[in-house]
Amino acid sequence: MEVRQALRKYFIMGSQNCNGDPKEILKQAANAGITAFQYREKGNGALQGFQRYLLGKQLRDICKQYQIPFFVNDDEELAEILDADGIHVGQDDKPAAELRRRFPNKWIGLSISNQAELNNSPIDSIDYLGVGPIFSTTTKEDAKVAVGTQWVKEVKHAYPHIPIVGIGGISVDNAASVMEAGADGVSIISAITNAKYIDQAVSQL
Ligand code: TZP
Ligand code: MG
Repeated sequence: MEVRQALRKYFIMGSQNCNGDPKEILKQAANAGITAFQYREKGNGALQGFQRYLLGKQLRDICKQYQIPFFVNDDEELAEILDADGIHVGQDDKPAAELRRRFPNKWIGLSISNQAELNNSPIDSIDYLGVGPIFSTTTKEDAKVAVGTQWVKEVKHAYPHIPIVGIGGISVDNAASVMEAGADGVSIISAITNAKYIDQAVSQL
């Protein structure tokens, strides 16, 4: 699979985002057609240690069963033990060029929120850019200021060949505007984890 295809409906979550069982939520989303999943066990109430690993392994197994690419947020050791297809990092994490040396065969995603970050990004070492927050979000406690779909256009213009996924405040109602701005896909936490009917939310996306 090409990374661009994987980005199309990219579901992200950890146990801290779920009211019910994360495994059931992932299964429902997988059944409904998500194209990638990122295990992001982070923030208030996130699991640690063995529990963190165990849930990751269970979610990884579900992704295998549904043939959905599995990404791990930040955690290199976890990405390695879980044999993740990819790893996603932010600006404050391990530099992408170093990650590339450690993981020559994994997809590497990097978050960028503004022009300075874009200018300083090792574009040659990564497979896709996570661009946002596009809209305001309460899911990430330390989210940067919302940048709007214009930011997607600017990144696309600067790097037409690099796959882009939008993130932050994306919902059934505004996802199309992110795609129209030039994104290859949308990444979503709460519009799926908080949906009354996950299957409907995923198919409407
Ligand atoms: N990075 C930028 S915004 C965000 C992350 C992880 C949270 C996205 O969550 P939601 O619920 O889809 O707005
Ligand atoms: Mg990070």
